[in-house]
Amino acid sequence: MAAQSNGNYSKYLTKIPEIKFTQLFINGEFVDSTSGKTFESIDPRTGEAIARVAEGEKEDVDVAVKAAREAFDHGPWPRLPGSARRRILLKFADLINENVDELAALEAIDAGKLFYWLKTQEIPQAAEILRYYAGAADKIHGETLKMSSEHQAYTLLEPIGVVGLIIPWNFPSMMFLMKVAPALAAGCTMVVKPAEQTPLSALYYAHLSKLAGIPDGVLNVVTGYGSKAGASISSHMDIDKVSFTGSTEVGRLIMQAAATSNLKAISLELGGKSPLIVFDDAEVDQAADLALLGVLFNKGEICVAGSRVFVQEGIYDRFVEKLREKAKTWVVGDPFDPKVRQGPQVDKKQFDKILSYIEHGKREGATLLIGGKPCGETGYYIEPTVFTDVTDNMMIAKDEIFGPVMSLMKFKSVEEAIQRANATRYGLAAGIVTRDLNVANTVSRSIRAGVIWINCYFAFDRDCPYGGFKMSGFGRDLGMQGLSQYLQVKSVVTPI
Ligand code: TAP
Repeated sequence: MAAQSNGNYSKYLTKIPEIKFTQLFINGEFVDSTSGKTFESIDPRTGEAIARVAEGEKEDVDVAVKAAREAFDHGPWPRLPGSARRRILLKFADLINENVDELAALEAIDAGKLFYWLKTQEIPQAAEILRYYAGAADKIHGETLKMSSEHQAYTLLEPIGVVGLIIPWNFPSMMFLMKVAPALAAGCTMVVKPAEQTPLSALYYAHLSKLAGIPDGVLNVVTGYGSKAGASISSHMDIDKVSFTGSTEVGRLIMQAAATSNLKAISLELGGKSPLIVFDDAEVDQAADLALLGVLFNKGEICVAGSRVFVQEGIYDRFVEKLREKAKTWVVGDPFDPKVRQGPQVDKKQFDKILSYIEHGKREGATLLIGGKPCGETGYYIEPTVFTDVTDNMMIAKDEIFGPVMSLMKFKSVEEAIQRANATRYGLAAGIVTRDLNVANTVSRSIRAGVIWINCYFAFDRDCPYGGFKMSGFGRDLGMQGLSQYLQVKSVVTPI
């Protein structure tokens, strides 16, 4: 089994932040929910409540949309020159960097994510996303068109309007800024609903947005449950677009709600069951590192997790040994401990779901190579888990588990690898490990997925669009395509 942290965590907890913001953020103010209701936010290290947060419902979404509508229809934000929005977004990014310790600690206790990773990588990178779109804010241009008739035309790229941004719990900071930054740069106004499991950082970002100078009503945050606050956003008649990241099941509900309300535009970034394909010529050490990272990073709570690992028969046995050896050094424990590489799963529901998939895998006849059990006495820790002898029709090979569980499978030919990698309803990402350029090219062009990583995994960048094929959704976050989701084209035609 994996190494475990020794349980004496107090020395790592340099400073547990005071939780300052627990109310809804509407029209530039922190306010209670209309009903006065609150819900608990849980620390997954212990299962104990760390805060009570305002539970927004339909009435609160209505108030937030009204504020966002007013800010869009009559406020300064969409009318500012792009360069003015740029300056404010840059200030917002600077404030994030200045408060990175507090934000990282908040996210670590709310989501069980690694403190040092958040502090040095994820949150600074999220601030860079703001800077990236700040740089785009004054370069939003249309085209001049010659036309075939005796007319000429130009196009304007206008902000799409009031947007609803529905965020999952696995990357609360990154997802918040991946959606909020391009929407702000485009000149939109917005209502954001963070996941009920991880509401705290979104409220902190709302506070920083005000300090940065974002006008009241532009960025509103309604915390609460998906079935109430989330559903009110997706069915709202006065929201022009919803950008959603989360499960395929909820993605379907959002699409239905958009269709039966005002036909709002939607973009959906949904589940995945991504393949990592290791060919015979791969360097075993590198391949085993990528495979472990691919499924264990962020405790496997990542939509692009490489949870199906296909290994060619010639390298298979050496790969399995290497994987077993390396998994032993993977430390599970308190996310504040700098040695730890895997913290607790986000909540009890997710913890139970993962363990039940592990039981299914055993019942279906897969062999447990590594792990398979909870770790420690308290909190939602699970051992890194690898199954061998997995067949394509087993549940563990088909369903998104969203946890540290790998299904390892053997293949013979390039054609077989492509066919089996594509035999899924999802199409979010894929990884290929090979030194053969021809194989890399053939496979990357044949796999139906939105992102292909060759000899790397999780190589995200603000400049690289990211999203799914098939039932992994449609629309792209990040890159200039991420910005275009929040813009619409208007053609202006005149006679010549
Ligand atoms: P979801 O239910 O899809 O949650 C994502 C977001 O949608 C949350 O903010 C959620 O709110 C909200 N939501 C839930 N029901 C809604 C509705 N009817 N209308 C509008 N919004 C709604 O995911 P989950 O329950 O947290 O996790 C379940 C599974 O989804 C996971 O095990 C995993 O397989 C998958 N998942 C995928 C991703 C990515 S990045 N693709 C991210 C998270 C989860 P509340 O959670 O606050 O109620």
